Amino acid sequence: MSSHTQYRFSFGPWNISEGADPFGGEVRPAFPHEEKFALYRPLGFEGVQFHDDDVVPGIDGLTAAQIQQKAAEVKRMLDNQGLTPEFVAPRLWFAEQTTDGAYTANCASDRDYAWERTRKCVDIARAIGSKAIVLWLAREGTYIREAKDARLAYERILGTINAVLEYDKEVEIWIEPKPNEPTDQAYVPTIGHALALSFASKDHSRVKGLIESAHALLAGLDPSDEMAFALAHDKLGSVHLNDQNGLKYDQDKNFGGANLRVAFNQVRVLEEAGYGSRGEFIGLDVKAIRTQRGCPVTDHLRNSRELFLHLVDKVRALDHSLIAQCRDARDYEALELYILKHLLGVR
Ligand code: XLS
Ligand code: MG
Repeated sequence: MSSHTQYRFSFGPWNISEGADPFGGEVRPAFPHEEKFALYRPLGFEGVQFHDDDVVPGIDGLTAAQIQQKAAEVKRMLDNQGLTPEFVAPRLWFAEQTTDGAYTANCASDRDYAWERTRKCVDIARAIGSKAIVLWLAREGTYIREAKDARLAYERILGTINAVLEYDKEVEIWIEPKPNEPTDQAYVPTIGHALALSFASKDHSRVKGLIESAHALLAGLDPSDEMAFALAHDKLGSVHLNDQNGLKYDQDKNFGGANLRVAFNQVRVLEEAGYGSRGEFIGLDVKAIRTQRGCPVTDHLRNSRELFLHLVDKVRALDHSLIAQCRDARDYEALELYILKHLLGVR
């Protein structure tokens, strides 16, 4: 039953970071990448989110055999630590070839690079035992509208999705929408766009969405409604819970840190739909505050997980008959007061 879902949590190694931002460099010592995996279990996490080069550093300069060898090594490490690789995402925003986008770049050889890198990412995902790749389409978009043919760009994205489905007959693709940053306007800005691509693809059963709270908020949308939309189509592959204080740069704040009620509603929608009962992870994509001291910094992960679990308790303690009464009477003033007092813990 959904009310007894035992949630399992994941995060990516990039969530333990040194605090650099566009205005200043690192403020904390680097914690060795390979040592991050030992932190997961004690923090209450069992899933690892990966970028392809988190598994195989220096991926672009390695042969297929070297990539397989490194992936096998990581798989052994994950097995030893009792960790599950949730997904692998191709990092299609860092290399010079992705300056103008990846699948939608205007230059054909840059698009070829993006495809090769995606193929490698699928191979890595399969080698470490992950069932999905995540497409965060970071630079698929434009800084000025006239730079690309947007209709053609969507065709190219769909073409790549179909090519992945063809290349590997089992892997799932989870599209993570985001409306802006690093581009001015991104293609596939919402889960609606992502699921349209899914249903247009050759095998929609393997194309789902990953919803990050902050990305939905940056689109001016409520993340819980975005999640509900994906859940209504049984297409919520995963979530990246975090928070965002208004329409500014992507903040990746702690879950609930900016708006507790928005966080509560995400938990409510997930819990009511039984999300997690088929092994789906509660992924966190949170960034430690730059002022935080220490090495490694992990409090933001521990605290976001804890907050999620407190909100699960709040959701489970809701008085459903009272909610139904308020809905029947169309008394949403009473409903709102009840919800706010419930969140505050007052009667
Ligand atoms: C960045 C994205 C990234 C993805 C994986 O905003 O959230 O972390 O989740 O590529
Ligand atoms: Mg994310």
